[in-house]
Amino acid sequence: MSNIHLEICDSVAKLTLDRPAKRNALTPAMLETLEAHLATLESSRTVRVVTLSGAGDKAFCAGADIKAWGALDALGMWNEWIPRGQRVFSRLANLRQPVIALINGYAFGGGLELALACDIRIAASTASFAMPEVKIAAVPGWSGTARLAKIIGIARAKMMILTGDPIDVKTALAWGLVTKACSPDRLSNAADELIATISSNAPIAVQISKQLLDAGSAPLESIAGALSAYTDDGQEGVQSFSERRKPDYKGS
Ligand code: COO
Repeated sequence: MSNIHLEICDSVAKLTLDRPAKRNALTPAMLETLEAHLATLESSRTVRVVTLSGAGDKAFCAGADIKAWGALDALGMWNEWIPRGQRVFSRLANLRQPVIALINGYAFGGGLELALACDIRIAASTASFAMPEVKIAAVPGWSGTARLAKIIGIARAKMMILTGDPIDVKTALAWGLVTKACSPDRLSNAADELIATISSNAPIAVQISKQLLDAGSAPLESIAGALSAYTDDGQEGVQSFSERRKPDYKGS
């Protein structure tokens, strides 16, 4: 397995990009490892929250490994490298469980696209965000154009992508690209409270709500409401409310 680690402790799974000497830039082997970890998480009925971090104190992820894709011919880019990243990032975005990106530094190019495939982004004050592909005569390729525009708006996305210039955490917060910022030494604690809160909620209801939000389709809410109410947790939720006690959700 390459430089991406998965640790599962109780209901929390931690994914770590571990190639700090190369600013956690993503190689083909790392994409394969990430996809294998996602398959593990897709089949888990106990994991309730996933976090994604970058090792080291400089970068979350500096994007696709330029030397790796620079060695490919046009067809290799077109039918292997780009579709592989899109497929893996889509599996990440479609995980049932909420994914929290902990951004400790550079989130550039495919690294920002990776963070955009997560549900919630928390950043250290030292983090910066860019889509610098045009500076090396490349273009974003791992669904960042759509996801970035959806999150910060088309005009801001165009400014970021057409200039390739970075934005700081203050701007990222103002634009809704990140939901929380903190000092670098507080980054993992900043997520702890969020992780604890989401983990204590009914996991099926949380996961269905994520799917409803991503589908953006109100008609699905009735089906989702029925499914959620039909679960043991659904009964427990109502029961605990009427008995004025803390619910004990089992994820069933
Ligand atoms: C990066 C950076 C601005 C970080 O700058 P630093 O000054 O902190 O670090 P260095 O530039 O010295 O890079 C350290 C190290 O990582 C160096 O390797 P060595 O020379 O062997 O020591 C860099 O070559 C390597 N590195 C950094 N980023 C990459 C990388 N190797 C391969 N690939 C990448 N991405 O320096 C910087 O600007 N990186 C490029 C950011 C970028 O353009 N990303 C978009 C790539 S295209 C893409 O993502 C497409 C997806 C579909 C972050």
